[in-house]
Amino acid sequence: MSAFSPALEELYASFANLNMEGGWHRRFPALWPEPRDNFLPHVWHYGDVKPILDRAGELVDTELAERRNLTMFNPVEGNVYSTVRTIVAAYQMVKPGEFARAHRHTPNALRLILEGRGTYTVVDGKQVEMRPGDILLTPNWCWHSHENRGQEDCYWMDFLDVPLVHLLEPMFYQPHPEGREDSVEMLDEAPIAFRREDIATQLAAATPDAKGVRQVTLGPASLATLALDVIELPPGCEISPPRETANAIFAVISGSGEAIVGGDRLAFEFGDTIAMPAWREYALRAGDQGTLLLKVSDRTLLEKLDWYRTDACPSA
Ligand code: GTQ
Ligand code: FE2
Repeated sequence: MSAFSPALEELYASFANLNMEGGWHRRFPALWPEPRDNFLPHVWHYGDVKPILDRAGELVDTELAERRNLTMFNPVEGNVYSTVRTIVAAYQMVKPGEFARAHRHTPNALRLILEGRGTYTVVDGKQVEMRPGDILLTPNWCWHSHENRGQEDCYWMDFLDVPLVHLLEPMFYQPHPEGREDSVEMLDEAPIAFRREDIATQLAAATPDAKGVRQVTLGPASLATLALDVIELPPGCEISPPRETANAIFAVISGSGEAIVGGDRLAFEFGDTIAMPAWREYALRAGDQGTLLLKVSDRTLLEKLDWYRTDACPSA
């Protein structure tokens, strides 16, 4: 730092009056050598959430609440919404007889169904049942509503790129004028629906790596920003993926294990959610039954922008 100089102080004051700052004496740096540890790794336990959703089911009517969802906000200071920088995850529950009105928005969404049969989602006029283990896409600006016509409470997880839309500003949202789409076609198979059985078949056909890990990227239907990978770890298997610029959220489809990050061992089981921000070093270890994980990440977006990197090939 240069010594105090009245002439320089006067120069800085003249910048400040114009809402400007000299790049050589910033209070905060604008560039740094590699991604910082901003958002924090964190685990949310479905076992903690379920009784709260059930209580919300008694107290909060879906006629009043557009959606009965509980969002998971990252514990990083100052954050009240995002799970990782670009993605928010939530748990949602719909009781028998309930209907969540149709709406559409520019954020892209997907759902992983955890429990309950007999609930249907309608996405742009295509109605599909939401069954446990299924993954369903709701792309940008598609109308969508949910209805429980069964006997069981239906629980699922939502993932949306809302924090990214907040950052870039292209937010649009519309309630459906009638609350529901009028011409609806019931389908058992639809490109936006990845069924548990089909995912299992694809995994079984995938070539395992040296540790026996199998992985598939869901497609061809996809969201413009989010990549969906399903990862199967055999019992006791531990993996340490390369660091990557993608921000990720893992959801536990089945089994249990632990995430090892920054010296902490974070246990996870069915229905839990793990936030894994960009450029973290971490390991995942499966328990005695193995585990099946859904990884939702912004890799698709980063690849489009030429910002996807891993430290397995740092000059990529
Ligand atoms: O189910 O349409 O968790 O619009 C957040 C926003 C779920 C939904 C969320 C939404 C939805
Ligand atoms: Fe929505």
